[in-house]
Amino acid sequence: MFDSLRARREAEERVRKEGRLPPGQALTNKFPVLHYGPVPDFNPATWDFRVWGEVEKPVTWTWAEFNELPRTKVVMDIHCVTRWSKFDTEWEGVSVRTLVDEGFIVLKPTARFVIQHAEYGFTTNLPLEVVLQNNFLLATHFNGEPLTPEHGYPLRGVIGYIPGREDIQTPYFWKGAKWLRGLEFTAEDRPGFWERAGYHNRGDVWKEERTQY
Ligand SMILES: Nc1nc2c(c(=O)[nH]1)N[C@H]1C(S)=C(S)[C@@H](COP(=O)(O)O)O[C@H]1N2
Ligand SMILES: [Mo]
Repeated sequence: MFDSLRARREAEERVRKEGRLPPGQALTNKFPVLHYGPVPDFNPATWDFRVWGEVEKPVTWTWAEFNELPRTKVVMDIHCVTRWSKFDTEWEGVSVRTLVDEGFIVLKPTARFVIQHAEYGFTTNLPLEVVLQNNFLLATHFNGEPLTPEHGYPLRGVIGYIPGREDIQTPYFWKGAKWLRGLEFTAEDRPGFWERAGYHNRGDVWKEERTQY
C-alpha cells in the first residue's frame, strides 16, 4: 500500500520532469470510469456506425464492416477534466485521418466540425482539424484488450497527448464519446452534452480550459 503510494509519487515526478503533467493534474495508475447514465448493451447484429452531414456520400457500416476498416495503434497520455491523468495508454482502432486519406469518407469542403454521436443521444464536438490529428482515434481496444463495457465497448472516441507533439491540440478526455455510433460532419460548431453543461468548448489541457466560467 505505502509502496504503491511511493511508486505513484515517483512516477508523477518523472512525468512532471518530462513536461508531460499538465497543470492541475495528478497521475493515476487506475482507470476511473466516468459518464452520465447507464452502460448500454451491445448487439453485433443490430449495431451500426453512421457517417453523415457534410460528406459527399453518407455511409453506414455494420459491426462486421467496421472491423474490416484499416487499423491503427497509438500510445498517448489521457487527461480527465476531473484531474486524473493516465500515461502511456495504448489504443487500437480506426483513424479518421486514414478513412479520409483512403477515401472511405469523402468530405465536402464545407465540413469544419465533427459531432460524435453515442448511445442514448450523448454527443461531443471537436473541430475537424483535431479529429484528423494522430491523437484522435475511434478505438476498439485498450492496452491490447477489447474495451470493457464501462469504458465504451465496442467503440469509443479517444483523444490524448502524444509526447513531443506540441504542434497538435490536446483536449481533455471527455471529448471522446464512449459507445460511439456515428460521426456527423458539420459546417457550424454545435456544443455537445458536457459542453452545454458548462464545460469549455475547446478544453485544451495545457491551457487548463476546464469550464466556460
Ligand atoms: N457516451 C458517453 N461518453 C462519454 C461520457 C458520457 O457521459 N457518455 N463522459 C465523458 C467523460 S466526462 C469522460 S471523463 C470520459 C471518461 O472515460 P472513462 O470512463 O473511460 O474514463 O468519457 C467521456 N465519454
Ligand atoms: Mo469527465
